[in-house]
Amino acid sequence: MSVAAQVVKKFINDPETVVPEALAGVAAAHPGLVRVDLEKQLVLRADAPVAGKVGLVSGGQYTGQFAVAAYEETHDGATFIPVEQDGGSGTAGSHWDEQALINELMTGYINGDTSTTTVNDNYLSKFSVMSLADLGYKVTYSDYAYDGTPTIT
Ligand SMILES: [Ca+2]
Ligand SMILES: [Ca+2]
Repeated sequence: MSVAAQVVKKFINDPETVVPEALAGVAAAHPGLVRVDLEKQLVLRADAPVAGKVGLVSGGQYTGQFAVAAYEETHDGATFIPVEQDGGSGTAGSHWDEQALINELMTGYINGDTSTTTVNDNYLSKFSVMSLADLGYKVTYSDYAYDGTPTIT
């Protein structure tokens, strides 16, 4: 059995403009639903901001209001949380950016040697917890530290 050569047809725009063109296409296709910020490469609800609703993730920026407010506490002036753009489909666009947030638990990769210790340097941040509020969950958050010595009272 022979395998015929596959002819792959592609239409590729200029790499420098393909993302803005794609975003403009989304805006043109759904003008009543979304609007596009081409400079920041964001697609937003047409009626945004809506209190308690998630900001869309696009171009590597998470803009949910509760998580961003928590993130800003430790990252002065931040208006978004960087989202991973590297890795496979389960990582890119789904996790916080590894290069920016390294040991935060919701980055795409666990850091360090976790085989010999019960506590490692990875941590769950307040902004990850508060991202649940962006999704509409009730969140009660208070600062709590665990140093590897559980105390049960
Ligand atoms: Ca990255
Ligand atoms: Ca990590």
